[in-house]
Amino acid sequence: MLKIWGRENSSNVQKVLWCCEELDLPYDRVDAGMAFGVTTEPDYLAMNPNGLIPTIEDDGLVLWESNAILRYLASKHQALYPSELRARADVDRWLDWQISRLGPAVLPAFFQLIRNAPEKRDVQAVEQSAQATAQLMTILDRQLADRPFVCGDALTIADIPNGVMAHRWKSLDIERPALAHVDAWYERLSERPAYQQYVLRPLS
Ligand SMILES: N[C@@H](CCC(=O)N[C@@H](CS)C(=O)NCC(=O)O)C(=O)O
Repeated sequence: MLKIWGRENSSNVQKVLWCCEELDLPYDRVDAGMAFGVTTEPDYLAMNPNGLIPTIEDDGLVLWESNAILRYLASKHQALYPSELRARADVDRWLDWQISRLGPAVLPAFFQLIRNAPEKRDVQAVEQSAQATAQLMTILDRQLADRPFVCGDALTIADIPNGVMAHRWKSLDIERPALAHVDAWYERLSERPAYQQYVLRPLS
């Protein structure tokens, strides 16, 4: 059976858990990371030398990097990831955009407001993060203006990492521009049981 290492409050683990639920895949999950430890143990580092989560093992294949895991699971189960070249490139673009742009923009505010003690909070870092994220969310808003999901009429793996980031952005006590298409998409995701189960939870 598919095995997943990673704590449930990690955004990168949530991506994988949400994807498994959409694909109706059974799995065993092992708590790992932060207070759970595990990631510094030699056996774990032999699987994932980064000492980060998530890591999966599936039929002897060990894989890390959350968006690579999404691509693998969706390809293996032939769902959520179009096979047509251009449609697939579009999904890839939004996956890479999340990992290279949206994630790095929103995470400083998350770490300052959720993981840092109030007396250690860097207010300027929160402000910069809020501004950078607002700009990027405006790009996503334009993309969602004429389609219900990031890459068209149906949910794909492009919605998953961006949807996880959207919940972080919506939950943080920061200024946000009004973005009607992002809001409608967030509402649409919020109707999905898998999003409710793994993503729509208080940040920690
Ligand atoms: N690019 C990696 C980043 C992995 C990552 O930074 N994971 C964080 C959790 S979201 C982590 O392992 N933090 C240390 C820990 O939990 O101990 C991915 O997408 O999987």
